[in-house]
Amino acid sequence: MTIKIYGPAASRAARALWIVHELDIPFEHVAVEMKDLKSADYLKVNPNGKVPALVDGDFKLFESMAINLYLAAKHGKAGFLPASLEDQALCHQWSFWGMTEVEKPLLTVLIDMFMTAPDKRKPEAVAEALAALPKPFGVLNGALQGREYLLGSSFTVADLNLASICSWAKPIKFDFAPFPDVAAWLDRCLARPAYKAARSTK
Ligand SMILES: N[C@@H](CCC(=O)N[C@@H](CS)C(=O)NCC(=O)O)C(=O)O
Repeated sequence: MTIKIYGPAASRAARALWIVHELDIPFEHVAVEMKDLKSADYLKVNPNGKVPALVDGDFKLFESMAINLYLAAKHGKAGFLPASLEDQALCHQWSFWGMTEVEKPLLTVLIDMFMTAPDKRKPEAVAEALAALPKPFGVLNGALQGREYLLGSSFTVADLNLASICSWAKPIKFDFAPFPDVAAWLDRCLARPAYKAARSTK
């Protein structure tokens, strides 16, 4: 049965859309609108009333990183979810780290810049978020030194998950000058045809 990915491409569903393109998995995209996320029908899919959500036969899953790690384990070609327990743990590490250390400050700036009326903007919150980012990007820059991707020379689910979060640095024009290895890695990841295909989805 074809898997279903719920959520518009201009949401965290973009992450799930990227991975299904990357892995060439047949899928149905249900671009449920944000205004319908609390409908009784959608709450049966994801009781949180949020996107993305995945339905794979009788199996339902929410949380973007969990969805992607599941799809990588189920459909990933050799190495995309690496074989060793340690390398798999690193994929979890970078996925959780992206969500806990990077996502919130980037989203704070993104929402303020593009989704908030000028009179409702909060420059102090934006300044605080921008001040929080150099620490994790410094860590990431160190981890990427001398390597093309997070785990070495191959693109893995760790790169896809973390780059999908870091992609929000692009519209806000975050200054990566102090973090050249992050800048090069992010450009490398976002140049992938599967990312571009996901972005051209509605
Ligand atoms: N941690 C969740 C966050 C999901 C989330 O907040 N998604 C947003 C769209 S990007 C949403 O559905 N917002 C609707 C709402 O909060 O009511 C994940 O990564 O899947």
